[in-house]
Amino acid sequence: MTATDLGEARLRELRQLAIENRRLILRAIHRAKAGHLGGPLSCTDMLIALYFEVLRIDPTRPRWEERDRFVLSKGHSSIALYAAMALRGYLPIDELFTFDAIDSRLQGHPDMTALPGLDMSTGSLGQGLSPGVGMALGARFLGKDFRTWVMVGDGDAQEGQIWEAAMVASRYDLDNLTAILDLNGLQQVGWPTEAGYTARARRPPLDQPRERWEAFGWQVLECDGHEIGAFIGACEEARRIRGRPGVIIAHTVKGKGISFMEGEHVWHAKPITDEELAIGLAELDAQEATLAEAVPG
Ligand SMILES: Cc1ncc(C[n+]2csc(CCOP(=O)(O)OP(=O)(O)O)c2C)c(N)n1
Repeated sequence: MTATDLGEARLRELRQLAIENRRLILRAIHRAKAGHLGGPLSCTDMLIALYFEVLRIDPTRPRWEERDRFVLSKGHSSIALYAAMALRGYLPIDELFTFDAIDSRLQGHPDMTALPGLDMSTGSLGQGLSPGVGMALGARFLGKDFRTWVMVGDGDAQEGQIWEAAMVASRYDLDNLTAILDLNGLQQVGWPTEAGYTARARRPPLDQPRERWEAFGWQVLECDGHEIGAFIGACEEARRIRGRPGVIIAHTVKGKGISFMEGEHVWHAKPITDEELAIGLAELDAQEATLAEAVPG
C-alpha cells in the first residue's frame, strides 16, 4: 500500500518535517524538565502525514466547520501534536517552549479550550474514540462530508470505553470515522516476568488487534506507522471504505528515531538531560544528512 500522487520530493519533505518534529519534541521536553517522549516519538511520522497531507484543514481557520476533525486519544503524546501543529502554522514554533508551564496554552494534555485547532481535550486514556463517534454522527446528521480521525494508543485501547465506542461506531455504520492504532507494543511500564520487569518478555495485552477490531465490525488496514508513504496510502484507502468504520493498525516503535529510547519503556515519560539532548539532536542531524544524500536536490 503506497500513497498515490505523492512524489519522492514531497515524501522527502515530509520525512524532513518528521525529523524537525522530533527535534522540537526533544527540545521542548528538555526545556520543561518533564513530559512524555516515547509515545510522541512513536506517532510523529503519522502526525506529520496527517497535518501536511491527509487532513482537510486550514490553519488560518481552526474553527472552519467543514474541517476534518482529529482527536488524539493518547493525549499524553500532546507535544508531538503541538509540534506538528506549530510546523503547520497553527501556533508559533517558539510557543512550544512554554510546554507544561502554568498559563501555557500547551498543557501536558491537550486542552481544546486553550488552543484553537484542538478538536478535543484528552489525556484520561480510553476517552478519545467516544467523542470521535459523536463528531462522525454529527457530520451525518448535519449532512457534512468532513471525516473524523482518532489516534488511539495500544495502552489507551485497553480501556473498556474504546470498545464501547467501537461497538456504537459499527452499529451506526460510521464510514466517515477512521481510527488509527499506534501499535508500539509498550505502555507506561514493561511486562512483569519472573525475571522482573522487561520490555517485551510477555505477550502484550492487546494481542491479535486485527481480530479484535474485526470482531467489533470494523474494516482493518495495516501499515508501518513510520513509512509516511505507506501510512498516507492507508489513509487514502480508509477514505474509500463504505458502510462501516475503518481502523488503520500502524506498527510503530516507541521512542522511534532516538536510538537509546527505541523500544525502552523507561523513556515513556522522563526528563532529558543536557547530554542526552545533545546525543539525540546529533542523531537527528545524522538522519537529516542521510536523507539529503538519499535523494539529491
Ligand atoms: C485512565 C488513565 N490511566 C492511566 C493514565 C496514565 N498513563 C498515561 S500514558 C499511559 C500508557 C499509555 O500507553 P499507550 O496508549 O500505549 O501510549 P504510548 O505507548 O503510545 O505512549 C498511562 C498508563 C492515564 N493517562 N489515564
